[in-house]
Amino acid sequence: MANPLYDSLFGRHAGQDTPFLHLPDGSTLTHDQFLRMTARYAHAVTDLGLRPGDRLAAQVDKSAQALALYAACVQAGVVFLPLNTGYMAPEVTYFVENSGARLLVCDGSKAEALQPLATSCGIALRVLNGDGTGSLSDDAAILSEHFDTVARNISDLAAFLYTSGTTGRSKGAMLTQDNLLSNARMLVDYWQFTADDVLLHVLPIFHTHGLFVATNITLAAGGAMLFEPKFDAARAISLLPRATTMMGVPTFYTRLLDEPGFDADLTRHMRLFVSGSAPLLAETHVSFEARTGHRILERYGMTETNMNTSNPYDGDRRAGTVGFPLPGIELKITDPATGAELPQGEIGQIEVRGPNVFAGYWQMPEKTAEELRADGFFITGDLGQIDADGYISIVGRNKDLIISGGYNIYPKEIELLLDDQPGVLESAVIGVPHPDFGETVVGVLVPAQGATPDLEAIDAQVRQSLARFKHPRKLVVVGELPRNTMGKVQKNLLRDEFGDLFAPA
Ligand code: MLC
Ligand code: AMP
Repeated sequence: MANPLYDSLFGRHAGQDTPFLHLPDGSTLTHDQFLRMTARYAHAVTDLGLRPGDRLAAQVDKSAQALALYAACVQAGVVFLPLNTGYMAPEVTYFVENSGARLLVCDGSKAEALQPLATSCGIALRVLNGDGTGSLSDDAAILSEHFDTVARNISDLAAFLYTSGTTGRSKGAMLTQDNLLSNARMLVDYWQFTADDVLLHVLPIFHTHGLFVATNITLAAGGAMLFEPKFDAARAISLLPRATTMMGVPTFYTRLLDEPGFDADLTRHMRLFVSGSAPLLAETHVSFEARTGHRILERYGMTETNMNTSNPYDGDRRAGTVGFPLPGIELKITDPATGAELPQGEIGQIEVRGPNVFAGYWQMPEKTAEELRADGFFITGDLGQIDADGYISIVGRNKDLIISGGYNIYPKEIELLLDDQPGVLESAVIGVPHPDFGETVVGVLVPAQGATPDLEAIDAQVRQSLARFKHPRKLVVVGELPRNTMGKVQKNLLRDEFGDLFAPA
């Protein structure tokens, strides 16, 4: 029985004692050992009653076991729903309820806070800690290391990734086996990955970049990963001599450049550095080349589409551009008002079509229809331009979005919370330049008549409700928000006013 995603990424490595995961404690898991671990978790998950198509929500720290849980879901036909470890209980509640997840797996430190949610949803909660221990691992430990892979079609769902929306409500992007597999296979060729590659994996595994781009490509190529819990510049430098490739968000590269020990000698043997998830400043690209002799390969992707464009592997990698549409993927620049394709060179919204484009938003047909055209083109919300040589540049966003250190933050969600605070009449949340995170969050508050908002109390409330990465790093109070004649808040004026709050001294 076939399960294309499992067979192509995982199952084909059965019996292979080649290295797959080099772990922080110095141990190595081979591909075969990883598959045996996967089978145990697949039994554990199905013993808990999950059936093909059911969702499993996992808010767990990065570990070999966490990755095996993803593989186990693929093997059992269960839809994997990974969650940012920074989310607070109210945020997790939304994802679990909205997705109708049948099982919630979390870190031990969160179990007490999340048990009421599991109870109210009538679902099981199991623990998986960052060191691989926990009740789910206890369940798995006594189960067979052989699991009969569940048959799936290439069009069946493999994962849900939630992406926030301009209305403040997150949407579950439904990704099929084909979305993930077609992109991984194509990128193996495009970026010339082989079984000899060792990827320095320092990204989180709850997003497209770390879970699908980095991991699926390595699996499809049969290579290995130095699998670290998180990015730490000094640790990355100590591991680089063992790696051939690295993928990261721009913050990784600016932090590496801040390290005096990061130089051409250290990176001479490296084959490829890839950047994405947020704009890489041309200045970082240039400094990186000056320091190391490597030209970072910048690519452009999204949760809903996996990877859309890439600079060439062989050929000119141009700073400030995201390269060309990837093989099999169509891209056009359209007029946001009419949807008509614009002549080459003009700025418009980026639309993409191909096997990478998701199947829609879970139980939100109206949102799906707004962004995914009937002809298969997905409206990304990014604004771009194609130059005479065909290189694409992202010049802005047609959506109110802040990207901080590679994490997306939708202002609306924070504004809704700020508007509810005592003494606040209304608010606007903006992104301003930040030397480390690229952009960071500033909350602009208008007091209710005669009131003086208590900024500390507001900050405390924000801390209870939202993941740390979404917190405004500064709250400022203004008399009124600038509005255009239509009454729309002119955030560009606020960005002009507060844009240098985090400028280096
Ligand atoms: C952590 N913090 C952040 C943050 N990450 N705040 C804002 N933005 C972020 N990205 C918080 C911490 O909790 C901490 O809170 C404080 O900020 C400073 O912490 P730090 O030690 O500097 O952060 P660190 O743990 O080192 O994390 C920074 C980071 C991490 C850049 C290494 O954010 C990261 O790994 N980002 C990668 C995101 C990613 O994978 N994106 C891909 C999305 S997929 P306190 O309380 O101590 O102040 C996608 C599609 C595509 O977009 O195209 O790929
Ligand atoms: P996400 O929804 O987390 O998948 O983030 C996708 C968004 O990240 C895209 O719509 C872009 O706005 C942004 N993005 C991804 N890669 C790049 C890049 N190389 N340059 C600029 N923006 C990027």
